[in-house]
Amino acid sequence: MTATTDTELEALYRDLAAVDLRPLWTITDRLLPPTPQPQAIPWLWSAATMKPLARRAIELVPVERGGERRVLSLQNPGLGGLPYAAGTLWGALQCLGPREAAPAHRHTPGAIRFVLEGDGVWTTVDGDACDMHPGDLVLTPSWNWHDHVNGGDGEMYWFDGLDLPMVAALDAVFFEEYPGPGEQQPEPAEHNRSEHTHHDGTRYRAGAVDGPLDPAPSPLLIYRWADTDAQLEQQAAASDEPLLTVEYVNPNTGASVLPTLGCGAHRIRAGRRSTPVRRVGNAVYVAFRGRGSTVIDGRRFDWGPGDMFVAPSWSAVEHAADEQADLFVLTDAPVQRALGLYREQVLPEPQAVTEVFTPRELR
Ligand code: GTQ
Ligand code: FE2
Repeated sequence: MTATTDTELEALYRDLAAVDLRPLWTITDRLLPPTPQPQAIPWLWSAATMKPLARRAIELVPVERGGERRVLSLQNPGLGGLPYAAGTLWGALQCLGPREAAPAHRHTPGAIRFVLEGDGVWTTVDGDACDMHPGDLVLTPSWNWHDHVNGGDGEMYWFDGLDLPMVAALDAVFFEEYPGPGEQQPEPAEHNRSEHTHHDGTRYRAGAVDGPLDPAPSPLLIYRWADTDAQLEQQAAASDEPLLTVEYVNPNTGASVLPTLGCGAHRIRAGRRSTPVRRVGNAVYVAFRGRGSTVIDGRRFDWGPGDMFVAPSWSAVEHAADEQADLFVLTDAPVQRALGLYREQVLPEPQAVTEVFTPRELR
């Protein structure tokens, strides 16, 4: 080492780069940080900003083959232009105008839909037409054919969550257009078949991130808001916690709805605030009912119906509500758990709020 000069060292780095080698000792801090350092940042998209833009898209952009879907993806500003809500999760607002239909296709990334507003749309999932109403959760598991049909005269809006960034990172994305005849799957005589077949079995689990793991998706493709609401009510009756949590589960196994995606619903009691927790894995939240705020790493995000926000992996998250409020939440927890990577840390003290987030808006 004593004989080394700066010039020799520079030459070494130059020569390494010239033959596609990289010295770990110059990048180790970045590659192996003590705790997760997600590129995605905590962020919020307000319904007040998104909805008029979705309306303009309904006016200007037809839904047809090629484009396939009228979807506005949540593009996290920390991800350098990638159209993802967080490193592992796709989140988006999808809309259909009156009598419109989005063509059938299938892909290896799995998806979930959480309905925000409107009525009259059904998503046909491998031949099963699933009627969608506000607050309902609809699954389109990996490689299942799916199209969306608006049989009604109003606009319809829903949240899309996909595991696309994970499947892309695994270099496992396949996509296929439905071969027809017709752009949509034939409409079956009976809608909501999975719901009629799987009326038994528990469709929700209370609280903790600790269910069984299963590589198969749930055979139940639709979870009704009335049932979710009843589960939250039942929990509220049994506990006086500020935050009530249910996970939507496979009624046969109790596992997450998709092998890659976990879905949950929170009810926050009026005037209460939850204990701050850090969790491994990203989370996208969709505010459904009521108003409240979430503090993420010291920044306060105020939200109301239709707003969507992201808490990246290992950020400190605590929720509060002015009036009773319900949040839908999408996570990659099943993957973290299946790979033995999941952990969480409850923080002893409420976070100090150092900043209040101002959502982007058009002027
Ligand atoms: O509805 O099939 O947000 O294929 C992204 C990709 C929705 C869909 C998205 C999709 C869909
Ligand atoms: Fe799709």
